[in-house]
Amino acid sequence: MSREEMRELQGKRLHKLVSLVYHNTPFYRKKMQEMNILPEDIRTIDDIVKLPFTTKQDLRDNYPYGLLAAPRSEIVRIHASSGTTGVPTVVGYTRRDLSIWQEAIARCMTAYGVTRDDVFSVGYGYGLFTGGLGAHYGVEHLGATVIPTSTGNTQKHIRLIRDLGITGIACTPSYALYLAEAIEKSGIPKKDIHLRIGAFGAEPWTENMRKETEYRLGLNAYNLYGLSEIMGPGVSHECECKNGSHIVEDHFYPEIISPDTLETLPYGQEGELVLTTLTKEGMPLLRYRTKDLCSLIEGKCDCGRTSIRMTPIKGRSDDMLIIRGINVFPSQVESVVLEMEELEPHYMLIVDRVNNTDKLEVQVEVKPEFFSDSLNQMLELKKRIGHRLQSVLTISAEVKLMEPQSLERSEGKSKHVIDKRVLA
Ligand code: DLL
Repeated sequence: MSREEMRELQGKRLHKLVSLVYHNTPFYRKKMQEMNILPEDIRTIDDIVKLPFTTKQDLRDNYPYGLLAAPRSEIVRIHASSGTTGVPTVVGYTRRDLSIWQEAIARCMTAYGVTRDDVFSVGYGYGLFTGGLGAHYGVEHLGATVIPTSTGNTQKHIRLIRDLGITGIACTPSYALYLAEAIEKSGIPKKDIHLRIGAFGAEPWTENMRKETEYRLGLNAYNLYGLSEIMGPGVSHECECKNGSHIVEDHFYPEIISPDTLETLPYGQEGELVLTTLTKEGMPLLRYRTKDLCSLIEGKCDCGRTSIRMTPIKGRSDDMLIIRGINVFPSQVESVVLEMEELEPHYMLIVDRVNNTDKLEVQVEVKPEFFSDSLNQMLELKKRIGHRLQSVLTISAEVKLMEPQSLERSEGKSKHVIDKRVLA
C-alpha cells in the first residue's frame, strides 16, 4: 500500500474509532469534552494530535471494566498484565478483536518465513499473559502446526524440539539462550535439532544476543514486539532484512513523543512510543503512552513492505523492569512491604542474570521489635513475604531479611533498584 493510501485508511479508521469511544466510553467522552473536541473534529490521521493521551494509570483508575467500549456480553476473552501497584491492567477482547489479533500474528510469522510446513513451539507463558495464547492462535491461523509448550519444563521442551522436529520457536530472547545452553548440555547432536526460525520478544535484547542465539540454536532470530494494553504480541515484527520492526499500522497507529514536553517528534528522533488502536472494539485506546523508548523509520524496506518501522526498544521512560519477560514495578514490592507490620518501609530490588535467567532478590528491613534470634521465626517471616511477593508480582523472588537500619537511606529520591544485567 502506498503511504497516501495507508494514511487515508488510518484517517477513516481513526474517525470511526473516535466516534465509538466518544459514545461508548464515558472516560474518553469526558476527556474530549474537557478539551473541547467533538468526533467531527477528527477527519484525517493528522488530527490525531488533538486527541488526549491514555496512560497505565488511566487503566488502573478505571479498573476493571471502565475503559470497555463494547458491552461486557460482547467480550469473549480477558488478559491482564502488571499494574504499577497490586491492581492489574485488564484488557477485554471481542470476537473481532481476537480475529484481528490472530491475523496480525500470522502476518508477523509470514514475515519471518514461517509456513504451513513448520512445526512451531510457543514457549511464552499461557494464561493471563498475552504471549502464549496470542502467539498460539496466530500460528494456528497461519496453518503451521502449533505446539503449546508454554514455560517451565526445559528438558521436556528440548525433547519435543528433537522428537517432533520443531522448526520454529517463540519465547523470550533470554530463554532462547538458556535453551541453547540446555541443548548443548543435553548432548543431543546438532543434526537432530531442526530449528530455523525464532520469534523473540517481551523483553529488550541486543544484536549480540541475536548473533549468539542464531549461532547456538542454528536459526534466524526475529524481533516480536507488543504490549497487552494494545493487544499483546504482534504490534510490530521484523522481516528478513532485520532492519527495524514493521508496525502493523493499519491496526496500530504509531507516534513518537517527547516524554517531557509530550510534543510529537519527527521520524528518526528518539522518544516515547505512543500507540492508537485503530480497529479495536473491546477496549480501544487513544494515544496510549507505552513508555517504551525508540524511534520510527520511514521509507520502503528492502523486503518491499512500505509500513513504518520502529527501532529496537532502548529502555523505558518509567521505572518498569522486565524480569523473565514479566513486567515488574518497584511500587508493587513497596505495596507488599507497606502492608506487612514486621517491615520498615525500606526495600531494595537487586536484579541479575545468571545462566541467561533473570534473578530477583528483594531486600527488606525488619523492624527492631520483630527482629529475632529465632531462626524459625525469621524463616517463617521470609516465607510469608516470599508468598506475598509471588502473588503480587507473579514471579518468584529471593527474599533477604535485613537487620534494622541496614538499608541505605537516601536523601531526596530514594533508589530502589540495582539492575546488574548488562545486555551485551
Ligand atoms: O510482553 C507482549 C508480548 C509477548 C510481546 C510476547 C512480544 C512477545 P506486556 O506483558 O504487556 O506484553 O509487556 C509489554 O514489554 O511495553 C515493552 O516494554 C516490553 N516488550 C515487549 N516486546 C518487546 C520487544 C508483552 N520485542 C512491554 N523488545 C512493552 C523490547 C519488549 N521490549
